[in-house]
Amino acid sequence: MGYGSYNETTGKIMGDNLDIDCRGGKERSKSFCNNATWSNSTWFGGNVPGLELTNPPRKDTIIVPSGGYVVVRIKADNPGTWFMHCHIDLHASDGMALVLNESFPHHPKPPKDFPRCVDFEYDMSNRNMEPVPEKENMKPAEKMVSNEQFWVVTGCLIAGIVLLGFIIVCMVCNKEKSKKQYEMKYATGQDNKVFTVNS
Ligand SMILES: [Cu+2]
Repeated sequence: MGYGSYNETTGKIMGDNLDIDCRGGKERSKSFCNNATWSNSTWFGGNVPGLELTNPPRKDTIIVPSGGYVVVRIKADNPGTWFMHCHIDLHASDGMALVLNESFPHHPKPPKDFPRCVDFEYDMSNRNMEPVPEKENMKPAEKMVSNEQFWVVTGCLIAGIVLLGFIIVCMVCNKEKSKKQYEMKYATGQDNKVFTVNS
């Protein structure tokens, strides 16, 4: 693995690793490194100094440092086209990806009826086009509480709240009424024997 150069204090990248020549016929500042090659031509053919070839780390994903590079070696025992890509989706679709074409002459043949470009036909006759019953067609969330059930429960809740409010209002009114009656009795001496005796 090769690293770019970074500011030791901020960690900000200052420049790409110069082992790689990114130019590809363009100015370095305008190159996206699509035609990368070794700067040192003696490194071609896997002749990169300092590689651990006896017991290297085995990996299927790797973090490539910004401005740096990684040397990867594969065991070519599985013919096919293998997609290597950045795991940031936007980067992958922007082109930060490659197809590794391993042992092309030994690729397994596709199945006989495998659809190819242009000749693909969609055979509707094999499909059961019976409409799915409405209840089975519902999404799980809808299945749990149907529209009808929702409104019944909401209606019951609203009715309950209104009834409770009505009871509270009645209770308060009743209390006020009793208080007024008591005050009236008190004022007229009907309910205050002590008062009447002492006066
Ligand atoms: Cu990326």
